[in-house]
Amino acid sequence: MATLARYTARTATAVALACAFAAQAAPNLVSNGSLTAETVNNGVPASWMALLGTPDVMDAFNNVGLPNTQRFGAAPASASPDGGTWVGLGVNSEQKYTERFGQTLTGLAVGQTYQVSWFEGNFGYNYGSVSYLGSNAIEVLLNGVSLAKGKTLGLDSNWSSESFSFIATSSSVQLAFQLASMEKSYLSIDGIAVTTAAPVPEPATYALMGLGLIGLSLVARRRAR
Ligand SMILES: [Ca+2]
Repeated sequence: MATLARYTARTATAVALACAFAAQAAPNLVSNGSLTAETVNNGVPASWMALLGTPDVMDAFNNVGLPNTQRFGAAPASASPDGGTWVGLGVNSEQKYTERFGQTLTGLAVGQTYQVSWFEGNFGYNYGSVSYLGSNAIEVLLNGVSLAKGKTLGLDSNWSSESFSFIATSSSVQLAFQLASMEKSYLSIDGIAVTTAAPVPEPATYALMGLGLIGLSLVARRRAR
């Protein structure tokens, strides 16, 4: 009996911990949010569409997707925290040219709050007389309507992150990104996620979980006697 009680308590503890972890890892509704692809000038990763202009797939060794080209205005120290490749978006004010890419999300629950987040940086593009070195921000759009604009990033910003929430009004929505202003610039985006706004457990919740675990071990001890 003692062995059985201990085993039961341990199993319950394991289940409680597994549930706690599962609650924190909300699934990402974005397909290929890591923007993984071969580097390419004028192209977007699988699962994504170019909606305006010609976004690029790049990494630290292939700026604007051009092979072995490192024409950064200020080269990033590393890939984004997401790793691997990312997407570059430009704006050319002189040519009234902007770039936008996106994908349609499905399976949203109407009325549910979601969090859209990404990594971003401004490393520019600089080659001879062709330079994209201005400041800009990344703007997120839902069904073509602006939801929010991230921080304005000057050249050599390093990587940072953004997170905004929205409430779903239908089960599908087109998620898209572009630069917020027409200032001539070239910014990077990576690690795009849309998840249910996972409430961060409050101290009281942890306290309750702790009490539960203590209770389980007490039960196990009593049964063991
Ligand atoms: Ca990536």
